[in-house]
Amino acid sequence: MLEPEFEKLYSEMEQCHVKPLWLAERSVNPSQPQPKTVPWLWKWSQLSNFARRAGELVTLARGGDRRAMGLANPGLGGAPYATNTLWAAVQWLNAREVAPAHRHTAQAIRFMIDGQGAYTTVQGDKIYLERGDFAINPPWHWHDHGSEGDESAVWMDALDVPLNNYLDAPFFEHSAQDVQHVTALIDESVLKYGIGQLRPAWEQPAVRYSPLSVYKWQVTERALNNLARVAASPFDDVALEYTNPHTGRPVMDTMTCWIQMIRPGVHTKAHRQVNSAVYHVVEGRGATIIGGIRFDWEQGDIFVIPSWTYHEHLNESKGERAILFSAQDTPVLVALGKYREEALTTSNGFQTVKETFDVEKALAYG
Ligand code: GTQ
Ligand code: FE2
Repeated sequence: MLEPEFEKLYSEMEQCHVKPLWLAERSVNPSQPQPKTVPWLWKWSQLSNFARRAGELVTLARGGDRRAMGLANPGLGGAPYATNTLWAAVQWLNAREVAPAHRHTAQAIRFMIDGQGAYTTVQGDKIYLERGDFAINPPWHWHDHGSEGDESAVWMDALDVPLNNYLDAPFFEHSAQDVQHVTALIDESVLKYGIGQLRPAWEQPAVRYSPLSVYKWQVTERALNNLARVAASPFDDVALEYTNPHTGRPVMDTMTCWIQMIRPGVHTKAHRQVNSAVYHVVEGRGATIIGGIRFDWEQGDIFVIPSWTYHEHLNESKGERAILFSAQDTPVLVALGKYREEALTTSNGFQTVKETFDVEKALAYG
């Protein structure tokens, strides 16, 4: 029982919207991150099924500008966000369909999963996307997508939407023209900047975001194979970060993207970082143990690693490589002086597996 004077003080404070720190200490100053984002995995068998059916049922006019299906992390109270800072979605385009031009201050990346003849035009620069291509869409750049071939197209989007909205910074605009006038040669940025160590001498270096609009799979795969011959990280195996060729830094201010190969037989050690990440399985099968839960994955699956949560990757195959693409919010944490990382030091650096993630069971228990 509180003494009457205390009660009076607290209730007057409450009425005046004043909160004493000593009653809110744990939530104001937690001793370490307490992410609401939970580790989760979405199966490609389900995602691709939804995408195909949405392609049949939902017209782009009815579904809005984009037929993008957001991955809603169950820890985030129904918000359509994959992590606290990242929106991630599977986007589907039917053959000969156009997703009309718009622009927003949210920054976006795309990773092409399947389909031939699809393009995205970013601020007049038209790029055809092939499987494994990684494309960037800097803030406030007009973009429209389309599919010119007889095939549908599907890719993964990641945007900094939750962060942008949290910061009260979102702006969005539709274009009067559905399809932008193309002002550059096809793949012009690849021709100008694609050989990263040489750049047009008379131009100022691009600092805010990469001048390269698309990172082609062929180049990416060659870099992975080359690195695999000489070096690997104990935590991430053969891991490469896509960089802005002018600065060597992440491709955009709020997101960085990685491509990594987990070689056959590799079981990496566990570490954790102050960041959050969305992973997409480009190829192969394997597992990631996240916060003591084993997530088995195969081609197309998408999974999430929350902040400050130990994770380690396994490829138990005898001969097949596994390839993971990821989008991470790390540059935000680094820029603000909040980034930390730590290796697990117990059990030789491996976690104890408490359970295996089973999506049916997880859904049943909510
Ligand atoms: O393709 O322009 O997944 O604006 C979410 C918002 C995709 C896009 C998303 C978008 C887009
Ligand atoms: Fe967009």
